[in-house]
Amino acid sequence: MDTDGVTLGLIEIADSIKSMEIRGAGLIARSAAEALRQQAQEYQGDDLAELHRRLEGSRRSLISSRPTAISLWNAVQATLRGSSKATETEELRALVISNADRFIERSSKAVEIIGRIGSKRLKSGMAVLTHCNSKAALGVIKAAHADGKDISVYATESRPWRQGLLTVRDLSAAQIPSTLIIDSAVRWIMKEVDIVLVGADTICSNGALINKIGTSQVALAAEEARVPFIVCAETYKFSPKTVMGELVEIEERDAREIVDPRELPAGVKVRNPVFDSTPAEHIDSIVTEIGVVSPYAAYEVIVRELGQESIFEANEG
Ligand code: RI2
Repeated sequence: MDTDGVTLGLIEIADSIKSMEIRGAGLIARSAAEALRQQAQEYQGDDLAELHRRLEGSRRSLISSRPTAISLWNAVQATLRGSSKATETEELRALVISNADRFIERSSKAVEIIGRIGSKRLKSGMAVLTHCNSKAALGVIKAAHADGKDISVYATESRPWRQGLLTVRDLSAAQIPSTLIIDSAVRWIMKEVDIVLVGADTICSNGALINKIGTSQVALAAEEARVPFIVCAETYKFSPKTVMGELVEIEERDAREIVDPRELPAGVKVRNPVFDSTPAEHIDSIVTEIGVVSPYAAYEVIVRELGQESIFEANEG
């Protein structure tokens, strides 16, 4: 137990999100909701202020574990929504548990619905290119395959974490033919690609997509080759914070993820930004669980699906 009353279990989850043992914008969101749920469930006392203190400590550790994916913030807000009004410990505990359950269920269902909707864009014989490892994008490919469509996939390696290996393993387990390429081969291969499907860490109110580093280069190569560039994203990947003018913080990770410093001459710097921004103008459409939307409808998705209250909360920090 640390000074904020946060349990070891929660610290472990926050650390696993930070170290990327738990990764993928959707999964980190569901894991954060589950961690808060456990925190509420494990507190056996009847001191309301103490449970509030524990939840607030948990909220802060989870939110600070990774800065870029808004899914994490949206999950934490949704799980704790209404908690300040609880007047009894049991009421607070029950509220957090039911909020967490609802978020996790909706989130998993959203990935399934996106698969069904997005698969309509895929026809037999198509070659899809995907970047990194997105459950939402893979869900679309798998749904099309399950419908009997003959789909093949180019998966980028996605340096430095090489999530492309997870993607080809996942596809291979589903018996979907895939080809792994290095990130710099995207423009060369694009002439053989029919459609690009990527996931999202955050979608800004102006429709810009924040996703794995290199996504914007994939989008430019797709645009040049007239290949549709489609984003697969649950509505909790949209950011109420950006409505209030906040810029998305792009996480920069340890340089040692890229290169062993001993291999470098003295004085050479290394930077490791792990996400980038693709402006709305390069995005054809976004497949969400409420349907296919234009990136320019991002503000409306935020207001309709996340609610005006999420925008007020975003203003509070
Ligand atoms: P799903 C990942 O981030 C990738 O950027 C991926 O496109 C995005 O999350 C969405 O993934 P990271 O955790 O939620 O690998 O669609 O840095 O699974």
